[in-house]
Amino acid sequence: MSLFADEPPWHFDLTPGAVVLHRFARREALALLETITSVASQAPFRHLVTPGGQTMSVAMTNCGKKGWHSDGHGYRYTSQDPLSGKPWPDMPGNLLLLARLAAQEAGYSDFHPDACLINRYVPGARLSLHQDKDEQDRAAPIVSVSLGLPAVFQFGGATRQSAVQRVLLEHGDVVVWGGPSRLFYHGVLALKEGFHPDTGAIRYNLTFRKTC
Ligand code: MD6
Ligand code: FE
Repeated sequence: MSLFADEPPWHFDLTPGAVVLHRFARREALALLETITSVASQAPFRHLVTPGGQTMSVAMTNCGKKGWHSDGHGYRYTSQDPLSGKPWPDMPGNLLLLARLAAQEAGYSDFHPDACLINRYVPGARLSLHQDKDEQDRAAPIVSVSLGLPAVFQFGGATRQSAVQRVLLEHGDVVVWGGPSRLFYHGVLALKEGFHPDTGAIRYNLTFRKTC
C-alpha cells in the first residue's frame, strides 16, 4: 500500500480476495502496448469460437508457456498456437515482473504465471458473465491489466445468479483476483465508442494466470 493517498495505486476492495489497483500499470503502459504489438506479430489476434458455436466479439492471443484456446471441443490451455503449430511467444520479462509486483501489492506473494491471455476489444465487443476455471491451480490469483479505452467490469459471486457490482477499468488499472473469490462470475459490458491517445478505439486486457 502506498504511504500517500495522492499517489497511485489506489486500492479498491471488490470482495474478499479481489482488489482493484487503480493506475498500477500507468507508467509501464506504453511499453506494454509495444509488447502486445510484438506478440501479435508472432501470434495474431483471432476471434475464437465457443463450444456452443458462437464467435466471440473479443479477439484474443497469448504469450507464455501456455495459451488459452476455445473451439467446438471446449476451452483449454495449449502449449502451441493452434493457428501456426508453433509455441506461443515467450512472456516478456516486463510483463512477468509487472504481474508479480501487482500480485504482491494485493497480498499474493510468489505468483508464478505461465500464461498471459491478451484480449482486444473494439466498440461493441463484450465478454459475458463467466468463471475462470480452466486452470488447475486455484490457489494462485489472476492478475488483469487494462489498457486503452475504459470498460465496465462486472463482478458477481459464486453463482450466475449472484448480484453483480460494476467498476470502471481505465488505462493502467490492474485487478488482482483470487482466494475466496477466485471462481466468482465476472464479465465486461459492451465497450463504448471512444478514442484513447495510446490505442485509438481499442481496449486491451492482459490476464496472467498460473494454469497448472
Ligand atoms: C477483461 N477479464 O477484463 C476480461 N478474468 O477483458 C477477465 O475475464 C478476468 O479481468 C479473471 C480475472 C480478472 C479478469
Ligand atoms: Fe475471466
